[in-house]
Amino acid sequence: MAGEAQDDCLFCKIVAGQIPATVVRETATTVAFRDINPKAPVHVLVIPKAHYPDAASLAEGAPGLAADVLRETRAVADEEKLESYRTVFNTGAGAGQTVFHAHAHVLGGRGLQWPPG
Ligand code: DGP
Repeated sequence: MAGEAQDDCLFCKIVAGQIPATVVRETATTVAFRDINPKAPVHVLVIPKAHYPDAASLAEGAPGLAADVLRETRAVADEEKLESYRTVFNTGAGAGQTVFHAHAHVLGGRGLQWPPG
């Protein structure tokens, strides 16, 4: 069922505390933790605790939760004292999505080029 934890999902395991992560913020509905392979001095992932495979299915199935995730990207940027930052949702393997549990990347702490590669 939409939103239910998946046994084979890495980020569901982080939510459940079965895999360690450096958590920087947690709310009733979201967790934010440092990316294991950072692409910028600040690289934090914000995820909904509930399982949705990507940002589009999250927005469709649980729009309030999608808003929670977006609100948390701002909270992370504030805590990390980022004046400028980039929020990225990779959707689909061709766009670089490797973990199929919706997540926002929050990247900052250096100049960021546009367009991204
Ligand atoms: P994406 O490529 O958009 O699906 O982003 C997935 C990100 O997840 C990628 O930047 C690396 C990160 N990642 C993968 N495995 C782990 C893990 O076990 N712990 C943490 N903290 N991050 C992970």
